[in-house]
Amino acid sequence: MNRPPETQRLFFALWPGAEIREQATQIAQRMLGKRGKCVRSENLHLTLVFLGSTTEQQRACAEAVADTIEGTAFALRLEQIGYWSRPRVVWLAPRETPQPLIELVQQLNQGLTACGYQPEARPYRAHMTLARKVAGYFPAREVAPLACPVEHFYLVRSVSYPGGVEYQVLRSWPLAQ
Ligand code: 2AM
Repeated sequence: MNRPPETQRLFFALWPGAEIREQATQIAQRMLGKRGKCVRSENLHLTLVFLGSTTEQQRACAEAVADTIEGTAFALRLEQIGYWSRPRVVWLAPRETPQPLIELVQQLNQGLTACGYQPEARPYRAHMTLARKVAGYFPAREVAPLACPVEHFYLVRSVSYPGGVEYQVLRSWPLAQ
């Protein structure tokens, strides 16, 4: 019998530096206390495109797409705290999505259709999930902006364990200055 091809759960993401991630964790812990499950500092990121279950062949295709991206570096001001009640997550996001970020996501989505991925139907909402399983209502608010220079984007693997999830950064691509 043929075994199904091995797959990895992958996504393209922005991965802010350790200092920004640490500050974001402190904001989350201060605001949420025990109301939710705060994402560990080393796991904090902003997803660009979620690929999901990916074969070796699709991964090679996705990397080839990333090789062709002509992106520009930009600065992200993370300052808006919000809550999505259905996934029950609290997130940190820029108030406005910088144009180079919109274009980066568009280029990736467009290129990835050639690898057999369905582009995300919902409009892109840049966000860093700070906490999951947050019960009840959580009012939107602003925090002192975290200024986050973005000079690369990353291909990341998500590995689930009984105790949680680990993200492994597989590759990075620079954005032009
Ligand atoms: P989230 O942080 O908003 O939950 C790894 O799982 C990353 O991919 C997370 O940032 C997660 O977004 C995102 N992700 C997980 N499943 C997804 C899906 N089905 N569609 C879009 N993004 C998803």
